[in-house]
Amino acid sequence: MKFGKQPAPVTDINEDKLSVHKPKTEAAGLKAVTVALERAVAQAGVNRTARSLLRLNQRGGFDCPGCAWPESDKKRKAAEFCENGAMSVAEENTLRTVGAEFWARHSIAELAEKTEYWLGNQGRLSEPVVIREGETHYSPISWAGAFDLIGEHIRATTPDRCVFYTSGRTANETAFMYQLFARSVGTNNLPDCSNMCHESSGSALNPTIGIGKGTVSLDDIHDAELIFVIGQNPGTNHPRMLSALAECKDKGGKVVAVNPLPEAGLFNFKDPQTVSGLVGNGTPLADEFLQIKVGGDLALFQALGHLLLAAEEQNPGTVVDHDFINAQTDGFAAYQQSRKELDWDETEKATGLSRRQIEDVAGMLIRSKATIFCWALGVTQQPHSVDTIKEMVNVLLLQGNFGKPGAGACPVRGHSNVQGDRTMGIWEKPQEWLLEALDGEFGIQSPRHHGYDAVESMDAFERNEVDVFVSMGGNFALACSDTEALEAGMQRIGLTVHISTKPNRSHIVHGRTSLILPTLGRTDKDDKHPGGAQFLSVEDSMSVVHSTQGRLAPVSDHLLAEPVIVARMAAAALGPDYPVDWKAMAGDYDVVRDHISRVLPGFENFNERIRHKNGFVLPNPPRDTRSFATDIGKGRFTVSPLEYLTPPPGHLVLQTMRSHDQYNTTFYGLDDRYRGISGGRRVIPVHPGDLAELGFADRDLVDVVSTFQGNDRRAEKFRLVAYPTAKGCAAAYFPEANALVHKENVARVSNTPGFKAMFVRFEPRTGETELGVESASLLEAATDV
Ligand SMILES: Nc1nc2c(c(=O)[nH]1)N[C@H]1C(S)=C(S)[C@@H](COP(=O)(O)OP(=O)(O)OC[C@H]3O[C@@H](n4cnc5c(=O)[nH]c(N)nc54)[C@H](O)[C@@H]3O)O[C@H]1N2
Ligand SMILES: Nc1nc2c(c(=O)[nH]1)N[C@H]1C(S)=C(S)[C@@H](COP(=O)(O)OP(=O)(O)OC[C@H]3O[C@@H](n4cnc5c(=O)[nH]c(N)nc54)[C@H](O)[C@@H]3O)O[C@H]1N2
Ligand SMILES: [Mo]
Repeated sequence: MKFGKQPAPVTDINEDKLSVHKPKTEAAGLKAVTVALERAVAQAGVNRTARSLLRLNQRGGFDCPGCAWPESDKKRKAAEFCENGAMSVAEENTLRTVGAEFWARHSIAELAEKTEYWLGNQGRLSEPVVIREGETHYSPISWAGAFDLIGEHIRATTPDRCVFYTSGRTANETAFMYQLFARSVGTNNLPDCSNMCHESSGSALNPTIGIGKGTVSLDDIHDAELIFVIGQNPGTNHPRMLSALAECKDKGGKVVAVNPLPEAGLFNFKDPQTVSGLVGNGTPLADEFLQIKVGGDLALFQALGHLLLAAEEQNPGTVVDHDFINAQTDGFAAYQQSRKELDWDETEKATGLSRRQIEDVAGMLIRSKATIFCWALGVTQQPHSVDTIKEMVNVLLLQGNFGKPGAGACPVRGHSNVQGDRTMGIWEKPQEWLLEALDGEFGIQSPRHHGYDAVESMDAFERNEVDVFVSMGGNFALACSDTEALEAGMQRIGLTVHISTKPNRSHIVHGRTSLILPTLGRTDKDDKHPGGAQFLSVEDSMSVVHSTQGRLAPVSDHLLAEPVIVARMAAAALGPDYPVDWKAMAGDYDVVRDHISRVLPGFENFNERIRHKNGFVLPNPPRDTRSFATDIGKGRFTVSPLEYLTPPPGHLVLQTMRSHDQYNTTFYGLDDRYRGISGGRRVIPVHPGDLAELGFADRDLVDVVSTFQGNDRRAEKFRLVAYPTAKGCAAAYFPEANALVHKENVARVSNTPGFKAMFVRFEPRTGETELGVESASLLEAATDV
């Protein structure tokens, strides 16, 4: 069944009860705890909630699937979780199930009209189902039947017509087996959510500091004198980070927030795990708020580099760490030369900040002896993202902010094991050493040519060059760009296989034949093995590898663990004579870990070390030894031209973001509490001045048109709301706005979609009655924070 034209019904404006109030200026506190517990109990009941939340992020418990922020290796609080972690666990713990009856009741045509919110709320998938060409409904299939079908389809095509997607919840052992499976089939087509997330960070860090990961530990965050939080909304997306920032502040550290939006979590934090946090005033966080224009960060860090070097020239030996630069880096002279002159008019235009503001922040940098830059998607999803991050590295290198306490680079990852998946070899561009090690360990021949990333996979769907698409978690149809083209492309694929916990849009815009394979989640007990219960491992944002083990009884007896699913797919596709013992790995995860310990550096004695109380930390040359394992053996200064986003007349720059009630493409509710937006998601926050200049009013109902290289994309029915965002910049929620992102709009080098770099205009929807909206005046709020 095909349905191409209409935009994906992510949310329906007719179901909105939108109300908009002033954004909050503090995050967490009592409200967060009560919201979390209420939602958890509603989904899973009191007992299940208590059992799961008490094991969240505890030793011997399970790793929170909410984000990749690390746990403390010292004393853990009784409740080492946040509101959003609890909501994400509650989502998984739900007692509602989606089985044969559900699929018999609802045809694909009917489900295609449902919102994603509705779909995700139906419950946990409870048995494998299939839909074949010409059928209107999914129906049950045995596990054996499902694996036979997968084997047949893979054997019937050529390796590079198969694509193996991974979402970042996948644990290390599963990820290792999965990449081995793809390479055994004969392809490096291993796109992952990282391609859409922090790929720009890896692309900038690998050549400059020799590792595609952050260089700080949690202690460093506590000990820093100055922390920048750039393009990140930790109050919603990494709430436990706020306790770490608060600890840094308590010790006298300072925080600079760089963001077009006045995000609540950046300003004040009430730690819900302390009494004063529940009832007191909380800890003020940001000392400076740079309300930057979307895409203006490259200009900002060029200006900061310029100011640091100018200060050094005035007072030699006080700002720049020459010993470090001489011993450990390359390219300083060229960088210094490039930063000599600065066009302040253009810098102010690019950033929307005043020279004075930038000079003040440069002063803070100059005074700090230990600085950390934390960043997330606000700087990774624009055409010039890789250059922006390289420019941030330049400023860190200048002051020698690597390999000393309280200093370093901290890309704050998203999915709880997205970093670990890459460490395990989920990468479409594997390095030769990895392939050689795999070949040596298993006696196989891995393919050497690189595979498709996420955007290239979409292109291949469109060209009809994909016969099998396997999705290890995730919701690719809604996560990637150009929704309409992507959905049409997915429907051309011969077989789509979705290994999932909950129903989502990707199951509905399925291939000609499609399987949904229900799997265990993080909180579920995984004990149907000859050797009894098994545990898995993950790696957090700070390269700490630790174990995770669910304890709850799964909602259905028909769920298989992810490693078992991978093993059985592989066995079905590759046959009994293939030299990898999949069955041994699926039966005992220690076997997988033994293989990993021989293939991946840093995992020596994996099985022993993973059983240590706090797991273990992977080697990190900049952090451990102040050295850089780049091709030249040194840290690298780089020179990038100035670049920022200049929309055509009548257009604004649109960024997409997550709401407070959302985990990527799944929604817990329709509110965005900290931003003061509730009851609806089809909104476009716009600066009041821009609204006036464009001739619109608060609450106008519009269609949004985004333009890229002469081509337009349209998404219907959004409401404009006056909001204190940076001038010239608007925002919309992911994934409602993904239909607006042209797939050609990508970051150079990393090929990450330009999710925060669209040029949009608004077209009034005439002749429609206004929907009921309640809105407090936000005009004064723009200067209120
Ligand atoms: N509760 C919850 N937690 C999550 C997730 C979730 O959906 N829900 N998702 C997880 C995942 S996969 C990820 S990757 C992370 C994402 O974590 P974030 O990166 O915090 O996620 P976004 O919502 O995309 O927020 C981007 C922030 O960047 C700002 N921004 C936008 N453009 C610019 C710019 O040009 N410059 C600057 N300086 N700032 C800009 C936005 O205003 C916003 O505050 O969160 C993870 N944690
Ligand atoms: N416009 C816009 N688009 C974006 C972004 C943005 O900022 N703006 N951010 C991008 C980013 S950072 C990311 S990471 C991607 C996210 O892209 P994905 O990772 O593909 O999407 P998710 O919404 O996290 O996936 C949700 C689905 O995962 C399945 N799932 C949940 N838990 C498990 C599990 O334990 N095992 C298995 N097998 N399945 C599970 C459920 O079925 C659920 O429906 O989206 C990207 N897309
Ligand atoms: Mo992400």
